[in-house]
Amino acid sequence: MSPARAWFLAMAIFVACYPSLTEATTYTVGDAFGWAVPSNTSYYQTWAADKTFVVGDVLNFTWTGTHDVADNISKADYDACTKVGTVLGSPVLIKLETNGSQYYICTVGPHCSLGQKLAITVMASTTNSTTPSPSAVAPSAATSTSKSIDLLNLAVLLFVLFG
Ligand SMILES: *[C@@H]1O[C@H](CO)[C@@H](O)[C@H](O)[C@H]1NC(C)=O
Ligand SMILES: *[C@@H]1O[C@H](CO)[C@@H](O)[C@H](O)[C@H]1NC(C)=O
Ligand SMILES: *[C@@H]1O[C@H](CO)[C@@H](O)[C@H](O)[C@H]1NC(C)=O
Ligand SMILES: *[C@@H]1O[C@H](CO)[C@@H](O)[C@H](O)[C@H]1NC(C)=O
Ligand SMILES: *[C@@H]1O[C@H](CO)[C@@H](O)[C@H](O)[C@H]1NC(C)=O
Ligand SMILES: [Cu+2]
Repeated sequence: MSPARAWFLAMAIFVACYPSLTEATTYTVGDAFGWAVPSNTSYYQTWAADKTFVVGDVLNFTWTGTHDVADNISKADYDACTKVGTVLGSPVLIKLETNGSQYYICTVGPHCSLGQKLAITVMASTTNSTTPSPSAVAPSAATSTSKSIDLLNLAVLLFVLFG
């Protein structure tokens, strides 16, 4: 394979893979533990600490038993566990629409003060490609459809290069 062909192949693979880098992620809050009263008050901050939330991602709050999720609360109400906000019942899928800080608490009994509370920072975007591509222009529009189109492009490129 010539260096030029190798370069084109590398670019084709990058373009084909690009949408998967920008696809929205759905996070199940607490993973297998779910949304419940945790063993310590930093449980959900520990859960969130290694994750980067981006506009378009979805939080999946799922639980059994008696809990809820209050959305759209302030940091002050999060800190004080004030029972305000829009209270939602399970299962709750919250799409992160705006960047900045978001706070969620359970308003049942003393659950919030026992640690059933989550604070996250939502980033505007993690990717900022210098390569013009449809998914770079509209990252939130990256869907399985555009991915199939890119895979089709890759197939065509491979055919042109090696066919
Ligand atoms: C809280 O619990 C989680 C999960 O068991 C653990 O990873 C974390 O270290 C705990 N934090 C503290 C401060 O005990
Ligand atoms: C939300 O999480 C629950 C528990 O893991 C899972 O059963 C459910 O399919 C998830 N829903 C979505 C839309 O991801
Ligand atoms: C939270 O606030 C945003 C912006 O005002 C709004 O679009 C969204 O519907 C609210 N969510 C709930 C659950 O009320
Ligand atoms: C949201 O993102 C925009 C554009 O990157 C930035 O100007 C703004 O300061 C951010 N807002 C917050 C609350 O982080
Ligand atoms: C993305 O790249 C453009 C062009 O280089 C730049 O103007 C813009 O500030 C960048 N945005 C972010 C969020 O880094
Ligand atoms: Cu609760």
